[in-house]
Amino acid sequence: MAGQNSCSNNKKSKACGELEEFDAIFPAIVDDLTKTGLKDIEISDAIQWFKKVIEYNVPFGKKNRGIAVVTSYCQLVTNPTKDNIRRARVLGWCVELLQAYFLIADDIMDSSITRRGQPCWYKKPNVGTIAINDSYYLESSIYVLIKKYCRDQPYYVHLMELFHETTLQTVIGQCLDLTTAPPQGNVDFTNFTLDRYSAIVKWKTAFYSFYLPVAIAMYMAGISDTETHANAKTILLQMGHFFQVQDDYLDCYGSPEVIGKIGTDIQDNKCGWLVVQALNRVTPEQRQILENNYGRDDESKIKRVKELYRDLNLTHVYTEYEESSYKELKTLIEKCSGSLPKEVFMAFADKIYKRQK
Ligand code: GPP
Ligand code: MG
Ligand code: MG
Ligand code: MG
Repeated sequence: MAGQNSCSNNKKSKACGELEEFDAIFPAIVDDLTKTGLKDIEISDAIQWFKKVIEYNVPFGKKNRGIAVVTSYCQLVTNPTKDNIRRARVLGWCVELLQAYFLIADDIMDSSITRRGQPCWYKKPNVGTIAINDSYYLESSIYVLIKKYCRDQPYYVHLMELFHETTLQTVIGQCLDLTTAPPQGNVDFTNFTLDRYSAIVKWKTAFYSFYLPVAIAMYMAGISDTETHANAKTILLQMGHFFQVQDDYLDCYGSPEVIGKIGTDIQDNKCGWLVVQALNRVTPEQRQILENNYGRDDESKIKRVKELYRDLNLTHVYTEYEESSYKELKTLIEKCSGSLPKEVFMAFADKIYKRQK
C-alpha cells in the first residue's frame, strides 16, 4: 500500500498511487503560500486573489511533470525517508507552478480560448490582463516553497540555479516560437524548417517538461556530476521533442473535450510539426494554397489547411513517426542511461507514448 512513507512508482499502484498522494498535499501547498499573507490585513485582498489564481490554474493538469519528480526520486534512492518524499512532492508542485505560470502567459500570447477544460484564465471577465501579474505571482511562489522546504539541504543552490536556468531556456524557446510565427496575414515559410522546429521545441518545451523533473530528483539524490546530467539530458530532450510533436498533432486532430484546449496553431501562424511536414511534401500549387490560407483567423481558411493536410496523409506520417521515434528513444535510453536506472526514463516515456491528451 502506498502510504506517506512510500512512493508509488510501480505499475500496479499507478491508478490509485502517486497521483492521489501528490494531490493530497496540494491544500498544504496553498496554505504555505497564503496563510501568513492572509493575516496581514493590508495585503489580504491580494493574497485572497492569489489563492484563487492558484486554485484555478495549478491543480487540474495531468501532473505528469510534477509526479515524475517523485517517481524518479524514488527510483534513484533506496528507502527514501518520509521527509524526503514530502520534499520531492513539494518540488513536484513547484514544477506544476512553473507550468501554470507558463500556461497563463502562453495562452495570452497564443490567443487561446480554453485550457484544461475551462476558459483560459485571462479570458475570465474579471481577470483580463491582470493574468500577466498573476503569472509572475506563480513564478515567485516557486522560490517561497523551495526556501521553506529545502533551504538546509545540500542541493539548495543546485535547485535555485536549475529553476532559474530552466525558466530562461523556456523564455528563449517561447521567443523562437513567437518570432518564427509572424503576425497573422504575413505568411512567410522561409524559416519553417525542421532545424528551426527542433530548436523551438527543445527550448520552449523539452527542458522544463522533461529534463527539469528528473534533474530535480537527481540533485535530491545527490547526483550532480556533469556527465550523468548530460546523458540524462540527451535522453530527456529527445523525449521532449517527441512530446511537442504530439502536442502539435493534437492541436489539429485532438478533440477539445479530451485535450481540454481548442487548437490555435494554424491561425496563429505557428511553425508546428504538421506544417513543416506539409511543406516538405507539397507541390508548388499546394504550397500556394498553404500560403493563401495559413495564419488567418478564418474558419474556412483553417478548414482549407486541414483539407490539404488530409490530402498529404499527415495522420499517417504522424503514426509512422510515433512508432519510429519510440524505437529510437528506447535505443537512446539503452545507450545513454549510464549509471541511472533505465526505469526512470522508461516510466516517463510510457506515460506519453500514444497519449490522447
Ligand atoms: C508549449 O507551447 C510551450 C509552453 C507552454 C511554454 C511557454 C513559455 C513561456 C515562457 C510563456 P504551446 O503553445 O504549443 O502549448 P499549448 O498547446 O499547451 O498552448
Ligand atoms: Mg499555446
Ligand atoms: Mg505557445
Ligand atoms: Mg500546442
